[in-house]
Amino acid sequence: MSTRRLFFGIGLPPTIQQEIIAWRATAFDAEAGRPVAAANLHLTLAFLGEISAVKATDISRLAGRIRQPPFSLAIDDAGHWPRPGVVWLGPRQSPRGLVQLAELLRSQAARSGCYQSPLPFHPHISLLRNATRPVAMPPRNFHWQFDVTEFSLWQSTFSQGRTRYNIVESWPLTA
Ligand code: 2AM
Repeated sequence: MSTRRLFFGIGLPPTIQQEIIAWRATAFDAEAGRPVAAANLHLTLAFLGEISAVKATDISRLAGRIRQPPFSLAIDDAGHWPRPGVVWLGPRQSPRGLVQLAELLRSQAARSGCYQSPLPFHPHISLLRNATRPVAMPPRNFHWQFDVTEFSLWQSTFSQGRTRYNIVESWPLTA
């Protein structure tokens, strides 16, 4: 049976995506870690893992029933997790709408049989990978902000040595 590696996430508006990669190029040493491709920058809401088409259809149907208003997301924090080797950006304070959406998607995923980590949801956009050594972190003097008006199901594929994330389906957040 064929499976796909899927997750729910939020993409970035193209202008902010470009501003972040321009900032990243000046903010970190080249040896700090491997930059995540601009098109792959996203915030994961719920990780589903390798799942069958049947399960994906089931989970998509549940996601399509979610009714939630849009919310504003500020990207004003950064951090380094040495163990997974990730340098990330995220919000200092998670908006309620973001936490609610992630919790709902996670509980739907768990009920559909997708293992969910017991660790608390820590919203982040992975910026550098393989960052397992100490990283000189830049000052947190940045502030990006945008309205989150939709969320998406993403597929992760790995070919020719590269990971690519593609949106499979999106659902609007409506007031
Ligand atoms: P990361 O950025 O912190 O590595 C696609 O792989 C997305 O799903 C990435 O954003 C990744 O988070 C997340 N992800 C990958 N494996 C995961 C897992 N086992 N549990 C939770 N999230 C995971």
